[in-house]
Formats: sequence, C-alpha cells, structure tokens
Amino acid sequence: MRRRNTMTRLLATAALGLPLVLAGAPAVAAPSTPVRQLGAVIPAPVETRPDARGTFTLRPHTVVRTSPGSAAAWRVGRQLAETLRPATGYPLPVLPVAATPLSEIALVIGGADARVGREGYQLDVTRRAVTIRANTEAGLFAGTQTLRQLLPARIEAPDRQRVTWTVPGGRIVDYPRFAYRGAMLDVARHFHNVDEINAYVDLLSQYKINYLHLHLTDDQGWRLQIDSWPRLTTVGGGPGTGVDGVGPGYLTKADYKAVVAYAAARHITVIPEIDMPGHTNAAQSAYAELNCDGVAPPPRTDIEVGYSSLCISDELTYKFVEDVIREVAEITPGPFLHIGGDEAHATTDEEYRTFMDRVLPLVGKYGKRASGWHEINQVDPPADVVSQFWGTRTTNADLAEAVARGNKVIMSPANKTYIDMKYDANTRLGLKWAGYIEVSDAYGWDPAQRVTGVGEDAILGVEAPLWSETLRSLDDIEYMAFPRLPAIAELGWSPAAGHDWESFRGRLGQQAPRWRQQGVDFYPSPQVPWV
Ligand code: TNX
Repeated sequence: MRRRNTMTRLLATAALGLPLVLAGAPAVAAPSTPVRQLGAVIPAPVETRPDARGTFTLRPHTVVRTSPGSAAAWRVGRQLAETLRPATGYPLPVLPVAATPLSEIALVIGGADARVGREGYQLDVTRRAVTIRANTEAGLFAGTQTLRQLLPARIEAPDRQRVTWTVPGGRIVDYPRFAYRGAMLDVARHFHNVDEINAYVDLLSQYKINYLHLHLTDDQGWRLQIDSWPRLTTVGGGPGTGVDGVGPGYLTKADYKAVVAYAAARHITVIPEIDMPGHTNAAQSAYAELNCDGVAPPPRTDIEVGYSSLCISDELTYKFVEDVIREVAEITPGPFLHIGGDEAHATTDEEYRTFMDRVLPLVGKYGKRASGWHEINQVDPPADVVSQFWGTRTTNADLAEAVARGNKVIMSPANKTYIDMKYDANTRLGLKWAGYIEVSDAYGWDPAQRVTGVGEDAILGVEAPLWSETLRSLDDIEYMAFPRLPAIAELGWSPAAGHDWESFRGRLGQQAPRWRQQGVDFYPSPQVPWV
C-alpha cells in the first residue's frame, strides 16, 4: 500500500518534469526487519538514486581517505572515524591521500554536483567506496551525518557490535532549503550546564541543525557571566533561582566559549539572547538601580510573563545594556545577537520604541546583526534586523510590513514549533498555552505558506524553541525534542515538494533504534510506526 503511494508520487513528479526526488521512501519491510533504503534519512535528501548493485560494506581494513592538503576534510574525517570506531571496533585510519585501491570512505573537497552550494554534499555509494564530495567543511560534515543514518542503527552503540556494516548503494545529492535551521534552548527558567547543552548539540547536529539560540536571561534567572555587572550571575544565577527556585547556575565566560567551540566543531553557530526590555526581573532584582523607583523587586520563581521592564527613561539602563551587549559580542563569533523584545507588557508602545531605537544600533556598534522576537517589528527596524515569528495566527500586519521593507524572518509559530508544548493531555512535562503539538502537527505546515505576506524569499529559516519552565534534566529536554525536533529540522532542510507525512513517519520510526543506542529519552508517539 505504502509502496503504491510512493510510486504514485514518483510518477506525478516525473510527469511534472521535475528531477526524480525520492524524498525518503517509507519502510516497506516489516518493522522487525528494517531494510535501510538510501533515502531513509532525516532530513529527507533532495535527490536519491538507489543502485542495488552498489552496496558498500564497512570492513576491518576500510580507511577514511581525505583530500590531500585539506585540513577541513581531515578534521571531518577524524570526527567520522571517532564516531564509527566504538561500534565497529575497526581502526579506520584517516589518510590524507589522493587515492587508494582499498575499501574506503572518501571525503573530498570539490567535484560535487553544482547544486550542493555551501552546505550541501554529494554522496556516492559503490561496492568499494563511499565518497562524499562537498565545497566546504560544513558540507562534508552534513554528508557524514547522512552516512551515519545509512549504516545499521547499532553504529550508534557505545561498544563493539557484531554487525555487517552495510550502506545501501547509489547517489544522494543534497542541500538545504533554508540557510537557517535553528533550535533554541532556554537556560534561564532552569539552568542547563555545559555538558547538557553539548549533549543537545550532538543530537541537533545529526539532523543538520546549524544554529543554537541560547535564551540566557529571563525573569527567573541570568545565566551568563558579565564582568562589569557581576551580581547578574552571583545573585541572578545563584542559589534559589529558576522556576520553583530549583534551577540555579550560570555559564562563566569560559563555559560559554566552550559551548561555542563545541557547537562550531559540529557546524552549529551559537546565537546568544539577552531578553529586554521585559523578561528582566533577575537583573532588576540583582541591581536596584535598574528599577525606575530604585527598589529591587524580589526574585521570581513563578512562570508569569510580561510584568518586568527595564527603566526606559534612565540613562543608566543604556549603560547597562551597552556593557552587556559589548561583553556578549566579544565572546560570540557568530553574526547574530538576539535582544528578545517579546511580551514587554509593562512597557508602553512609546517606551518600547524609545528603547529599541537606542538599543538596536548598539548591536551594530559591536559588530553584530540584531535579531529579536517579532514584536520588534513595531518599531520598523532597519532592514538587516531579523525577527523571529512566534505567533499562532496566520496574519501579522507588522511582520508583513517588515517583510515588504526587506527584513528577514525566522519562523517559529508557537502552535507548530514550540517543543515545550505538551504532545497531548497526558504529557507529564510542558505547557499547553499554544495547544497540544503532536508529531504530525510539528511536521504538517510549510514555513513559506504560514503567514500572509511572508513567502519563501523573506524566510531565513525555521527554529524550534524549547522553553524550560517545566524541564529540569537532559532527559526532560530529550523527551520534548524527540521526535518533534527532527520534524522541524526536515522542514528547514528538505524541499517543500518532497514533504510527505507518510514518508516522514516511516523514516522517523527507523530513528528509534538509534536513539535507544544513544540513550535518548523520546516520546513514543502513537502516530509513528516505531521500529
Ligand atoms: C512565551 S513566545 C514566551 C516565553 C515562554 C514561553 C512558554 C516568547 C517569545 N515568550 O517567555 O517561556 O511562551 O511556552
């Protein structure tokens, strides 16, 4: 039945004169005997041409060959070998040479299909070799993440497995639909430490996510060391902070740099968010002078929003903001600095405009491009400001006007991408203000068809925010992100024409054995045929 659906789609595609796109055909085998198919990858590759004669088998003597003279290829080769060694037990030497007659996985800079661009890759599987070609290190890395999913699930095991390590034959040509494929982690409501953030980064990188947005400050906690205002973290990130007072902690600058470097090694750029002028109770509770009445409010550990505001009319506010932006920009190699701007209900429209008109240029002053939640469009920001749409409706006049002026948008509609929402009424964790979000809800929308006046060209990409009011541990993070994060990742990477729920849920089901090997705590949605 599913096979016929696939055939029907293929014929329709061929009739349209489009290239043959096998956007990950659904599993046709019984769940107990999964047959790995070349396209059975998340996100679905752009183009897949299986070749049944070309099955590759990873063997004890296989080598990882990298373009001679390319440090980039060599780095990716080393990473790949490290990923494949534990489960295979094979030595997998990394050899920067032009050619070998051996069984090899070759990582080659250049020579790929012209369409692959800066982040894409071409992957060829024959009996003797797997060859990944790309123009960049990021492209090679993306190709290796695809290769991981084409190997048996037990490749993710932490110790040696007795498995025949086959890879299905053929060619994949693959590249992203959107330049921005993001995930956000809220470390303010409950702090999550470097190990937890990095563990999340590992998972994100497997699905070709390339931005990690860290929500670093909020009413309940301030989680990044700022040298010129030390009490932000010693008080605002200290004992008793966080929702219910049980999420204390903060990133030192060294911690933050470690996260940035760890993410960069996986081709993920960190975007720091300092939320303002609202969501600032932690800062105002640590420094009385940040309040118009000069009185520090008590710390807050509840989950109300919209009650706090920096003092818009006080010069000291702008010294504070500039100090923070300067220090954050200094330790952020990525292009973006996110200044929040959401739910400033304790600030009048006029005050909000006054504030943003002063603060937006400060981001540029320190060499960064400002991003903010979509409320920022109220002030008609300069065209280089990126806004992140979190609304649940399909119209937003300010957003459409901003797009008409040339501003770019990141799509995070709360009723589709807020992976802190419960899956259904029985979900132990999460909130439900934007509704329940099952896997099919997270997958079943098109970023370029979502908001009137906000089309493909205006969209930088998509992001799945994970707010942490109810999330305390890495297990909690995993349970909310999996399996919805892979759904958003596919919307960000794969061509719209290939989106297909039946295909997706089949491929998703095949991820489960990988997550079990990796110890990922996931929600076993009844919508998915789990293997
Ligand atoms: C809304 S949407 C928020 C956050 C909350 C989240 C909970 C937006 C930009 N702000 O402050 O944590 O809902 O789902």
